[in-house]
Amino acid sequence: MERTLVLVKPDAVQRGLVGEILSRLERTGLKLVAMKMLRMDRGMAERHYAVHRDQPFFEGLVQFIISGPLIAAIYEGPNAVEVMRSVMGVTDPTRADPGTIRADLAQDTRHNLVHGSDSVENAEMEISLFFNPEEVVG
Ligand code: IDP
Ligand code: MG
Repeated sequence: MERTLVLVKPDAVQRGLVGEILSRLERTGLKLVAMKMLRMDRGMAERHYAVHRDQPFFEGLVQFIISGPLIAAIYEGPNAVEVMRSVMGVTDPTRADPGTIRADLAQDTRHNLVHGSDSVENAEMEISLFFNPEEVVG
């Protein structure tokens, strides 16, 4: 069964949008199998976003993702990776389809409220960064 890692980012926590976003994620029908609240440190952020380390937005992204607590969760089900990314919308909220989380609620490309793994392989790596196997309870 396919699994994906979701982050409800610090902007969502600060803006009081956690419930609204989790409600939308739940409506996908995917099964919630793990969840925690934490504040990422720089090392963890640099590992999670390692693929972007040469991008001009990398330092700003790291600063943002460590700026406050976030929610990490694992959802499971058919096409979990694609299903979650489709309800989130594309990275830039001005380009995201209406009805997606980012189009409806996000402020800008950096402060875009949510993260969803972009492949099954990356999902497995990201899940192992955030969760021990015994924390997956679904
Ligand atoms: P994704 O979250 O839609 O998969 P990625 O390209 O993987 O988007 O980028 C990771 C995160 O980095 C984005 O969600 C966003 O917070 C931030 N980001 C991406 N591109 C830019 C940019 O051009 N300016 C500022 N932040 C960006
Ligand atoms: Mg990505």
